[in-house]
Amino acid sequence: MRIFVTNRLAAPTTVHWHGILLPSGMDGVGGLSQRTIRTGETFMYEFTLKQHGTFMYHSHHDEMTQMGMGMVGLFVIHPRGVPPEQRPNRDFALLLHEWAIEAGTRRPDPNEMTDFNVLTINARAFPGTHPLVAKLGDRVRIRIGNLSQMNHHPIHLHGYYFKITETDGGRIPDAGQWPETTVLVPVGSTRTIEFVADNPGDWAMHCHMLHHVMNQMGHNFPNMVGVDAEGLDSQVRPLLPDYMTMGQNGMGDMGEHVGAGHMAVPPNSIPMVGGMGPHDYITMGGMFTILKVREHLPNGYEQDPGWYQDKPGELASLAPAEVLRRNGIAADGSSAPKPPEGINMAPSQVRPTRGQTPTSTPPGHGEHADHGGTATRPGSRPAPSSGDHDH
Ligand SMILES: [Cu+2]
Repeated sequence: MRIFVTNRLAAPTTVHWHGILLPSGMDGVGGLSQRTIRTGETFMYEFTLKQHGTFMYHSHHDEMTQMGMGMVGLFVIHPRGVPPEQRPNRDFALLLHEWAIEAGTRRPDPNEMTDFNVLTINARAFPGTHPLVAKLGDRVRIRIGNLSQMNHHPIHLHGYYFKITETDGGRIPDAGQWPETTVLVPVGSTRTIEFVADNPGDWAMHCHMLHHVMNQMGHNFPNMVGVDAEGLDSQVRPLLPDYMTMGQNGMGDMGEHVGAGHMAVPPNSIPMVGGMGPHDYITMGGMFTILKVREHLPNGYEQDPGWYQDKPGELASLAPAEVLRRNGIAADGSSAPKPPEGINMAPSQVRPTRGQTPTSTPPGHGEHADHGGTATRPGSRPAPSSGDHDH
């Protein structure tokens, strides 16, 4: 291979061929293996490929700045002479990266060490990621490389188990491949997974580090989960007209608020979470994509086949009243086990212990707050009928 590299940066650079076996002087480490390529110069790298697999390339001069701003790529080498029946039908290559991009700006901040706010697969954050499309029965290979600044990414695939077949060190012998559902891709390495797409559907594939599926967010605000903020908004609004208390019930609504225009976001920023799915809002963004396995692909692999049509009886849904009744479950959930007294309850909900007087007694006080609906009296839990349970 002969590769010409022209430096159009304002700074010197080099290119390192990560995992490729080559002569020392072609390895691209600035200062160590070569002198750096100065602005405007064109260098030539030349070496013979003696291996196959999934590798990477990246700048190896001022690594923190240049890799942190995206001077990274995948380098895939296919073996010669593999019989067609041993080749995968689908062969995907994903490169993971993380960025610190101040809201409203367009330039990643390479100085950031911990708080990355844009997490990408092939430089795109969900819902901008492209789905991985496969046909039922396809042999699927997914190559995943990680050249993030600081983080490893445990990539989890739903609906399947797979085997880790390769690293950037080479093919793992069959006896050494164990089944997995999550593959940890350490920073500075590649992992290749393989499986047969025998389970049709829309399957989430995402980093399991939960802040890596959030897109843009700050982490420096107080924990609002469980806070009773009633009345706060009306008191703050005279001072801050757009004020809205958020997070009392978690962050799941954040993306929807932004999508619906209730909450302004700075230009050139992406909402904190997700995108619209076929059934509801998907509260994951960032390092998230979807494996779409279909029986038929009338428009081929390159076109998004849309959302999966679940087969009858294969979609989680509201439990029918009749089935609840037969299983002895109250329709309003009152037959569900209760948490121990005082745990995870607002102070107003906690029953006073003997000898204490309650400071206030809210309506429906006790174990059974009446929300004006179908609540049954405490103790009226339907008795389970015998021998007629749905399992
Ligand atoms: Cu991650």
